[in-house]
Amino acid sequence: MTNHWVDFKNTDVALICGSNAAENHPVSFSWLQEARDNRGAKIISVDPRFTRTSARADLYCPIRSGTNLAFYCGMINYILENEQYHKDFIAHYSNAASIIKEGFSFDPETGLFTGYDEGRRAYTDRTSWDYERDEQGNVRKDMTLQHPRSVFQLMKRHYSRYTVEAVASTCGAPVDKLRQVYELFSSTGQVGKAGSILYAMGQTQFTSGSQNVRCMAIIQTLLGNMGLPGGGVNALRGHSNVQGSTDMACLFHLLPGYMPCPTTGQPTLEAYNATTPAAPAFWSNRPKWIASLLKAWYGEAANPDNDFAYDFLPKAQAGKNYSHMALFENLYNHKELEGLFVWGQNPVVSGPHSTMESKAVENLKWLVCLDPFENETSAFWKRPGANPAAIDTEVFLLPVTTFLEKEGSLTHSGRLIQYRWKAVDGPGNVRQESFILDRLVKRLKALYAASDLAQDAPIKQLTWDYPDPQRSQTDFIDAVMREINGKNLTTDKLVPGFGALQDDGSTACGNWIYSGMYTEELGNRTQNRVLDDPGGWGAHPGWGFAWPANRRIIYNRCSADPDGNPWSEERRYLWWDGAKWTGYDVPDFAPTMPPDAPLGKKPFIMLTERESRLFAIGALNDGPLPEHYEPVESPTHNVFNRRQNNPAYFTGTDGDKSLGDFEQFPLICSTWRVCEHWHTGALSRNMPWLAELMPSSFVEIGEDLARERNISNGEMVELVSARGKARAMAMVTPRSHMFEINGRNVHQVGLTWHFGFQGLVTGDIANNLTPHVGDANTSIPEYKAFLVDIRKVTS
Ligand SMILES: Nc1nc2c(c(=O)[nH]1)N[C@H]1C(S)=C(S)[C@@H](COP(=O)(O)OP(=O)(O)OC[C@H]3O[C@@H](n4cnc5c(=O)[nH]c(N)nc54)[C@H](O)[C@@H]3O)O[C@H]1N2
Ligand SMILES: Nc1nc2c(c(=O)[nH]1)N[C@H]1C(S)=C(S)[C@@H](COP(=O)(O)OP(=O)(O)OC[C@H]3O[C@@H](n4cnc5c(=O)[nH]c(N)nc54)[C@H](O)[C@@H]3O)O[C@H]1N2
Ligand SMILES: [Mo]
Repeated sequence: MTNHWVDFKNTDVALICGSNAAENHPVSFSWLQEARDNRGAKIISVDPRFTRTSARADLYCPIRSGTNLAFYCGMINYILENEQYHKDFIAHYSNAASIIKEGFSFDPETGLFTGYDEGRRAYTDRTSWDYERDEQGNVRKDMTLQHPRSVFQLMKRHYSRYTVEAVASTCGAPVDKLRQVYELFSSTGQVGKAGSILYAMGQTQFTSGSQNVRCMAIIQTLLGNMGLPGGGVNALRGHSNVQGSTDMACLFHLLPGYMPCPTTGQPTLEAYNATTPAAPAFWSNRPKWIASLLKAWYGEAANPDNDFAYDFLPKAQAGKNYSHMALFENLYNHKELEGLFVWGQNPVVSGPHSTMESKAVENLKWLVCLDPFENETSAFWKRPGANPAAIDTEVFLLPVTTFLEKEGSLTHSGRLIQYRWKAVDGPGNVRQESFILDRLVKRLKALYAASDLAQDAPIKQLTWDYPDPQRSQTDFIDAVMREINGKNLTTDKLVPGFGALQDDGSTACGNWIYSGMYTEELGNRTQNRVLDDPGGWGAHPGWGFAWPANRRIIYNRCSADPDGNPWSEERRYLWWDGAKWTGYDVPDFAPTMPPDAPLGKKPFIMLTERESRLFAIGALNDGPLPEHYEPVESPTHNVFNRRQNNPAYFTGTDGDKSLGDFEQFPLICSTWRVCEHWHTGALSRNMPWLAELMPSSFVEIGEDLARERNISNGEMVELVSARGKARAMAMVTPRSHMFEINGRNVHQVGLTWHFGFQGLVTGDIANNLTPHVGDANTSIPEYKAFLVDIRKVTS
């Protein structure tokens, strides 16, 4: 989130697109209700079906699954055509005025931007996706926004194809509803108004998921909704600590604090540091953060003479994908992995194309699962249809405590880390994970202690000097948190923040973005529970710690005009008082940097141009401007350009690529959650009262389809895709729609994916149906839009 949960109370219009927030993030709704009660805020729900969120919205617009891109491109066009954008905001704070190189183009005939290599299915030459520069290297700009190659004019041309009528036809949305949504949300482009976008998996789980997110950033920039209370692009993140886990690099391509993983093309620290973004991007400090991280991990063994033991870090092969799907495809076909630790996950139910992924698990020699329950993954060998006698995998299940039975921290979507204390002890001999981890590392170190091999040095040299978690979990966690905050190795004192980190080995820091959460002066700030709220915007600076630097709304410089005055008195948040930035939040840059300093009008501090990128130079795999492509399995042709699917979507490596077509599988299908269950159901289908509340998997089907196929409410049906089958109970409901798409009527169905064969209540795995394809940039699977057929179950 650029903003935070409490901030929803400050919004005038909330666009909830691709999220069923009322059901899956109920806390958001308590703040939205406040916005409604106190300022007459309006809530919009855009969702293929009428959800509990839609029921609480002022305006609901249905769109077919997989068409967010068309929907958003249409909104961009609407804002530009009807001049709803905040002109001063975009001229100063975005790259709207920048001129793009002469060679750049987009061709609707091919659906491609310049630089695409069809053979490699990739944009191999992105040199034209860049700014035109003068002799001194400065970006050429036209502050009147009139230059035909300015980003602004390029966008006007690019999006002119996305008329409300054309978008409605592709999305299957009623034209009048769609126009009302565009009109209402773009009304927040007015000075003094703010609109917030809330999104979750109905936005990301697509082959073009990243471009959906780009669209939101573009729209919020155009409307001047960034950096101020009640605005922003707000990802409602999933698990209670999913923000924390990505911050700490539970992702295959990152190190802690969003530093990239080194690749084989960067054999030395110098080569790695050569990829650092140029000043004045704040990222230009990265060499300090990586040196401090290596010092935290390898201590005395990391010093300037040996590149701070950079050799110890594993190097990813450039161009190789290490994501979830690639890992399972490798296991399925090549069996390169001998063993696997599955630590708090249930991939047999949650992974796409479950039939293939569970088969892949059979190829392991050993599998260690750390989990409070025996879920479908540790029990994969007794899944329906498997022959346990033919499976050689040795499974170890280590029972561990749940979140209530241990101490530590959680970081929620608002980047806010809060300490939490243990509520109760776990049952019997169940272990704390810190204990298991500690003993595992110590055993490994003992095993390798006598080795002189270079490849074993990272294990031998890893610093592991924490207090024994068996004796005191509190002390163990305290030491870890201090390490994450970072310290000055010369004075042995905690650093006050990331500004103190150095690249010469004099500081150590486990994660630069969290630096400042635990300081000599202020103690462990994650434990703070001060309720004060200066300004009344809900920032509560004394409650926990929000990274970075306890900033509650990022890019908050944008809440003031270029001269440093609030854009409006109604939304006075941060301003220049003549001597310093003052207000209710921690400013994005030095508090004494005046607005007329060279960078004083540049809020987007992480980027070299320090401007919001309406046009994304270089970075994304599938183009610098969002463009609509159909999901990989789609009921229609792409009417906006001649390219049917995202030109760089992740096809997988070499697993089962079965895909179905519309002739054989004439229904659109999506998967979603219900309030009563939690994901794969390990945590909820083992709870008697939750199991009783929602005892069976169900598929929502519209009344027309039910009539056509003679299906009655409550009867068992079977869904079939090109990958597999899943049975579920039919729920015949007007919530599920038929869509008129480019002149043809198509039904959409959708089912819950919380069921499996373990637990108190069981059911078929929905992911038997989903395809093994993913987003062009993140490889997230396309869980939310694929094709199926439905059958009555006769036996
Ligand atoms: N009770 C409960 N709460 C949860 C969870 C849980 O399992 N149970 N899981 C947590 C986790 S990890 C996550 S990630 C979040 C997920 O939170 P959400 O993303 O809200 O969850 P979903 O129900 O998967 O999907 C949301 C909505 O996306 C819609 N949708 C499908 N396709 C499209 C599309 O193309 N466009 C649009 N605009 N909408 C579409 C679906 O109809 C659905 O209503 O929830 C978290 N909260
Ligand atoms: N079709 C479809 N598939 C999806 C999605 C979808 O929308 N549609 N959504 C995707 C999303 S957003 C997500 S986040 C994933 C979720 O997928 P998973 O993370 O695989 O699902 P969970 O059920 O949360 O599994 C977590 C496991 O951790 C265990 N556990 C709980 N607490 C602890 C603990 O403290 N320690 C340890 N070690 N274990 C613990 C639980 O018992 C459970 O077995 O699913 C993805 N899969
Ligand atoms: Mo999630």
